[in-house]
Amino acid sequence: MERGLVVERVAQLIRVYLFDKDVYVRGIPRGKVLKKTRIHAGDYVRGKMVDPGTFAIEEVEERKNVLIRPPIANVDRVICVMTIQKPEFDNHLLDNLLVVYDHVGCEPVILFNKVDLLDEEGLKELKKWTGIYAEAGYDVVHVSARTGEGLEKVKDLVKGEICILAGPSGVGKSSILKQLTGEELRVGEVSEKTERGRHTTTGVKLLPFGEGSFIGDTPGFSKVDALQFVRKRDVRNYYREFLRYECRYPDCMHLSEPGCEVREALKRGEISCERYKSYLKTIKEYIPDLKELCDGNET
Ligand SMILES: Nc1nc2c(ncn2[C@@H]2O[C@H](COP(=O)(O)OP(=O)(O)O)[C@@H](O)[C@H]2O)c(=O)[nH]1
Ligand SMILES: [Mg+2]
Ligand SMILES: [Zn+2]
Repeated sequence: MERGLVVERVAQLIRVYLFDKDVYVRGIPRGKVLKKTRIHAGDYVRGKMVDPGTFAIEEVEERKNVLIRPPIANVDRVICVMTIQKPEFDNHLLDNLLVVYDHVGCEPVILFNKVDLLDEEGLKELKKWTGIYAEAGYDVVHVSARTGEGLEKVKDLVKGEICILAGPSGVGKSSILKQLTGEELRVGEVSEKTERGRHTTTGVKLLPFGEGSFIGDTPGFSKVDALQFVRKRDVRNYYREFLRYECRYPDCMHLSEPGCEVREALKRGEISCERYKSYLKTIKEYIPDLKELCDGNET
C-alpha cells in the first residue's frame, strides 16, 4: 500500500498528497474507513491507486492529536506568532498558548514578527523576551514577513512537519503564510471569525512549504483561558522550566508550599519572574510574598 497525507477536506471531497509519487490525487474512503472513520486534514492514510487520479483510502493511521475549529489531525508544531510592537506584546497570551498547545502535543515555536519596525527600545524588549523564552526551553525566531528575514530559519525548524499558526490579530500570520507558501489566506473565512464562535462550512487546507512541511490555514486562537483545556493542577507541567526542579512535595503547585524548589530558583533568578507571575495568573492564584520573591529578579 501507498502512504499519503490528507491535505484538504471539503465536504465529501478529499485531496491526498502521495509521498512516494509527490503528487496530489483525489481520495475515496473504502471499506472500514468509509464506515468508521471521519477523515480530517492531517490524517496519514494508506491505500492504493484505483485509477489515474483516484486513491482508495483503506487505512487511517492512528492520530497523535486532533485540533478542533477547524479540525486538523497530527499537528506537530504550532508557530506562535507575536510582535513586540504593533500590536504590543502580550506575554500572558503567549504563555497560555504555550500551555494549551504543549498539552495537546504540538511543540510550540515562538516567532517574533515585524522585527523590521523595531526602534531601539523595541530591540531591547525583543532581546529581553527572547532570553526569557529561550532559557525556559523554547525555540525562538525573529522574522520580518515584510523583508523575508528569518523565514529560512522557520522552514528549517519545521522540516517535514504539520504546522499551524496561532496568535492575535494583526501580528502578521496571513503575511507569514503568504511568504511561506505563496498563497493568500482566505482572510476572514477560517481565521478571525471562528474565534468568535461562528462556524464556517469551508474545508480545511494544508499548504505545502519548505522541505516536506505543511501548514494549516488556520491562525488558531487569539484569546485563551488555559483552564478551559488543562486542569489547574496540571498547568505547572507546561511551564517547562519548572520541571527542572524537584520540590519536597511531588504535587507542589509552587505557591507557598514548604520546600518548593521553584520558588528557590525564582529567588536565585533562575526562573523569570514574568513567567512565574504569568503562571499565577493562568491558574488564577495569588501569593502574598510575590514582591519579595521577585526582588532582584527584574529582567
Ligand atoms: N512592518 C511590517 N509589517 C508587517 C509585517 N508582517 C505583517 N505586517 C503588516 O501587519 C498587518 C497585519 O498583517 P496580517 O498578516 O493581516 O496579520 P494577521 O491578522 O495576523 O493575519 C498588515 O498591514 C501587514 O502588512 C512585518 O514583518 N513587518
Ligand atoms: Mg489574518
Ligand atoms: Zn514547588
